Amino acid sequence: MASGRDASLLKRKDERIIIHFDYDCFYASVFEAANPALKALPLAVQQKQIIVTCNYEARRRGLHKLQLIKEAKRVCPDVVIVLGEDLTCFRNASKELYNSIRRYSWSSKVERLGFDEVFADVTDVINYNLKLLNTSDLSNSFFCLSQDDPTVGFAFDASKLAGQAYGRYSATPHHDEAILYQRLILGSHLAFHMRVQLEAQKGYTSSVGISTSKLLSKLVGNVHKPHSQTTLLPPYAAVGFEQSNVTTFIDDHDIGKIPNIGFKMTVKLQDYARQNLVNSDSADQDVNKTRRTVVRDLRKLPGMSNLLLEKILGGPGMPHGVGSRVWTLLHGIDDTEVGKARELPRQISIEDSFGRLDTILGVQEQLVILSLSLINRMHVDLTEEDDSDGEMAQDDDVKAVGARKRWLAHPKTLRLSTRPRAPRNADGSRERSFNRTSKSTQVPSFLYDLAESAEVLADRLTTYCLMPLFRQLHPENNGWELSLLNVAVSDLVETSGTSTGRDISKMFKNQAKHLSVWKVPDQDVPPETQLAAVPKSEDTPRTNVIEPIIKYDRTGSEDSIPLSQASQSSQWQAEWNDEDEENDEPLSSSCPFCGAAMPYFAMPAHLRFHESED
Ligand code: DCP
Ligand code: MG
Repeated sequence: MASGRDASLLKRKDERIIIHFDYDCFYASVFEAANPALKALPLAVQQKQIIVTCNYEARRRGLHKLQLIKEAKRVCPDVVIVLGEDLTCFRNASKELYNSIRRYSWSSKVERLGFDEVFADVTDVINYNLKLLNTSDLSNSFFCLSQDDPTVGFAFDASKLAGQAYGRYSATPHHDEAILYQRLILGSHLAFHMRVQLEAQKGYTSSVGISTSKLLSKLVGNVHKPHSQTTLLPPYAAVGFEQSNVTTFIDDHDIGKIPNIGFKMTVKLQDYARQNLVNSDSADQDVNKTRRTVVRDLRKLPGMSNLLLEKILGGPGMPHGVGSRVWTLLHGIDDTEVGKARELPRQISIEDSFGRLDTILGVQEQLVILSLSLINRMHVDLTEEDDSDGEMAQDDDVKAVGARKRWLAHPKTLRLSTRPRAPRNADGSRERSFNRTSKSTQVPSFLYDLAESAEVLADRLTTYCLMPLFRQLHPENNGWELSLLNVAVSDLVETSGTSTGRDISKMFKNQAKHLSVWKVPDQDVPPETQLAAVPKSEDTPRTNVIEPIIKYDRTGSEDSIPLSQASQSSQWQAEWNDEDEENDEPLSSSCPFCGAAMPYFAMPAHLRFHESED
């Protein structure tokens, strides 16, 4: 690998097909997805005193990324500004979108870059579909998205590219070039389909590049922005004296715009290029000193090679071989693999710290908030679209959409940790304490119900599991003071395959069916089983109770029903548990205020009784 004309450098391995996604004005889109009315308004996302991004309506009105808030308000006085310092919603949206894209790569080679970029290696899907093409009727093709079900996919015209193109395609292509072109056509249609799905189902638009490497797909996606896609056309290698489209494309880029050539390297390369351009062309000296340095300038400098680049860039802190790596990048060559889809997390843990938390009601309130974050995070990290029906959910109904997700893994253990403050010393001072105390129990199976809202589940989790755990940690009603609460789930058990019959969402569908016979009509008072503990109240809401009728012994002592061991079988539970004896959930619970034991469904009314006492 010695000179710029070395043909072996340009010889490529088997070409992969890689799609790069960059979501348009990502942070702003997260707010728009939650509130579509914002789309019509100029919307900007603020961090500190700057706008980190803004939507395209705002950009049309003269706003731009990384603009000072003061300046933005002057240019567009009616700009709507939202705070973007809490990154949770962006992280969640990013993972959700990533999970949607992940399904399209059969090899699971899907990799996130930051929050708003994703690479998908779809070579396997493309090669599969290449074999299915009927070359005598390309216009009426069908793109197969599943190897198991030939009906899952979409119709398309395989004789034409979808979206925009960069470069000129030869009228008389070589065989290899024609094959690559056909594969890129397939890639462009798959990318188009994925973009349409992302927009229709999730409300996000993206700018997409299709090519044969991470480097080229990322760069070519920038050619038509926003809300568009671009495919880099063959030839990817020089044909006779004809330069390849790759070289033409890369040559026009500023050196600093090439991924993996960082800031320090860019400065060194620019300096070298400017210096030597000045020496080589005295007439243009002043222009050369200031003009932007593009790849072509550097690549064509006399004597430029991987060895020379090693001399320019090498030194302390630089990896050996940096010259060769940069040399290949300048030729548009990048063999790095798209990383495999991430492993599941070992645990999900949510916590918050407090200046002073010393009341039961305060704890309960905070546990609901933490539970809600935990449940939302579980949905993002541990579920995926259920593709057993082939496509992403088409349904508007929230519950139906929820039911079309499936769990990738079920955490088995729920843990509550607290960090109590040390008692005050005689002089009023206090030692800092970092010691945590914790208690665990089994994750209750209701938490896996994807058709139920996260808010309802957070309330239930707090009432039936976390508050009783809290009472085990801090049996006294007062006298303690906490500086931290942490709620976590761990011991993840991966769900196998798709339709094994053990899918928890299917269990809940069945559960609803079995329990419908027990459905209790609207009523002002709870069923008789609940009355013993619950006084009649004007406030008792009218609810449809679809809980199984459970016989229980009201013992009056929280010690007598250890939460994590209480179990009871019912038809729907048996269905899930037939192979899993340990999946018992606590079906009764004890009141965190007075300790009275009662079944789940009685607890909300019982707590309202305590509230009415205050
Ligand atoms: N971001 C940030 N700070 C920066 C740059 C970006 O916090 N200095 C955040 C806000 C962006 C997100 O990262 O929404 C993605 O960055 P992009 O550069 O891709 O910008 P956008 O997606 O917002 O806009 P575009 O449509 O140009 O991709
Ligand atoms: Mg973006």
